[in-house]
Amino acid sequence: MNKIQTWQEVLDGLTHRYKERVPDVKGILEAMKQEELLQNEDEIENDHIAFRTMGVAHLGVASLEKIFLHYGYVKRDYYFFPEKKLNAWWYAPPAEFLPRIFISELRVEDLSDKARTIIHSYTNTVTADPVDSLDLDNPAETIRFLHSPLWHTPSLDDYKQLAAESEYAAWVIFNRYYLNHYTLSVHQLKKGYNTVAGFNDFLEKHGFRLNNSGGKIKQSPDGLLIQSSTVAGQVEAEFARGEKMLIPGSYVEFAERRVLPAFQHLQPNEITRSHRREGFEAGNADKIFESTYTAQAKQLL
Ligand code: OOG
Ligand code: NI
Repeated sequence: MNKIQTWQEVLDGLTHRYKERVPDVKGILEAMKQEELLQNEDEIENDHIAFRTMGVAHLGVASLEKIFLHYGYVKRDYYFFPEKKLNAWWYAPPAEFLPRIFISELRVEDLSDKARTIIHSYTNTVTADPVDSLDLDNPAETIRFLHSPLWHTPSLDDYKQLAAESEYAAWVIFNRYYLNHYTLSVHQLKKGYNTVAGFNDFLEKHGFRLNNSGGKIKQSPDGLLIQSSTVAGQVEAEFARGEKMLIPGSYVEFAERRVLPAFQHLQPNEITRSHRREGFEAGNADKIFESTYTAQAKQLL
């Protein structure tokens, strides 16, 4: 098996678990079939997938990215989110048919003493970079790693205290490396549905709730990258000592990448990924992070 095939197997494993945890995925694909937007799920183009991490010794982006660099991804631009205290980077795939990757990490050292102490009480059990001892050419081992706890199950009290200061911190302490979202490319769908505005109307008509932080449509200043996302559904979380609570899980994102001005003379059938807007946009991302925030989850009630 070559590296791309290995990565495809890992990606299938991630997507499989994600579909189980995020019922909206199946719901959206069903609605798309009903509306004759697709016949087969393989026709979906996955624009990118995203992960979240804790920026602490032996973990964080410096650890997690090793997996994707191994499969041939190339690290690209850096983004900084001062209010949310996050760093992020995106990674370009080794082949056009593969999704980009967006990885963010919490700047744990920027949090209060209290939040830092709680986070370290979990992450301190990790004393070496766990990715270094993985056989990344073994897809089953890699999937198992991404779906296994890195630290002990948090207590509900710690979860709540973290959430009060950083909802991102609370999300990672429970959800770890579960896929945070995958992203449907809408620009290749049929007319009326091939813009985020049109696709949002379709989603709302079918009862899906959209993240409305900063407006339901997130657009880059150049006008060429337009995104929206669902509100993360609630998952039943079992905390230490068997305490249970519904908490935000993962969500689904939608992306429209417009053709760059230099290629606007091309015929639709000539247009490939390289002719469209690349990368991400900090202003869009800042609001998309809130898809897992309780202020958005209130829309689900
Ligand atoms: C990532 C939010 C940002 C994008 O495409 O800009 C993002 C997250 O919620 O972890 O997905
Ligand atoms: Ni995204």
